[in-house]
Amino acid sequence: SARTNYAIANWKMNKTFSEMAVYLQELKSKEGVSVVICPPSQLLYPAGLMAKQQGSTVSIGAQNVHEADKGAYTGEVSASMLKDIGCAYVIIGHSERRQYFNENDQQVNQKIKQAIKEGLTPIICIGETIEQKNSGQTEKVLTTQLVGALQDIDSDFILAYEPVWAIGTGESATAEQAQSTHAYIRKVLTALLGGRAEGISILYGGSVNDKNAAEFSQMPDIDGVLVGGASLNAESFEKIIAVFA
Ligand code: G2H
Repeated sequence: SARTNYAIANWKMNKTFSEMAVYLQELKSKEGVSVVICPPSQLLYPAGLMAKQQGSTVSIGAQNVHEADKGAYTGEVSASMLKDIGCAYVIIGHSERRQYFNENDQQVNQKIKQAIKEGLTPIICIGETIEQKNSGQTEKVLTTQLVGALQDIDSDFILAYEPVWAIGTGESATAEQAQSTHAYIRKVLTALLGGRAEGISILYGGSVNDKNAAEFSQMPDIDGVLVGGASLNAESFEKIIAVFA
């Protein structure tokens, strides 16, 4: 498709400074696919610096952001701070944030607005749980999450569909399952945004690895992947990148 393909690494709460440095040395970027590394926050600045020094085209993204401009929010990091140290992207509304930190759709919407205001591209995550899937609520849940997240948003963003039951479980959705859900998501996006929906990259996430990535890449509505576990190893992530190039 004419849409940009992305391979995005979500390291979650993993890697030290020296592990990051070795990884970036090993990882080669590729033409035709936008590669984003999302390390834990203490590595955002050095990772960006090193990537730049190596002449790499890899971009850096944060895993979370606070919705306020600045102030008395102990432990939090603002969008302008992320922008200031060279971040270009930020993951918002990951299911682990929703689950362990009680983030709701309204907060996700505020974080998206804040990111856009400061010039960061949000990577918005949505997805249903196994209970919701088994009770036939997948479409309803995704629609609610999309409508909530995209309230008054008219700038570009990246969307990631991550079925919660496929995250870190080793049990990914099949490429066909993911494609049909992505097509549904694009239908909702079209209802919300009109023709602009055609240009929005929708990524699949949930137990993607260097073996199953190729199947996802064949699908017309899958414009890349958001990878957790398999992105921690430079060699496997490089294989995944190559698939989307
Ligand atoms: C889903 C994904 C990355 P994993 O959370 O966002 O993680 O690939 O380990 O399932």
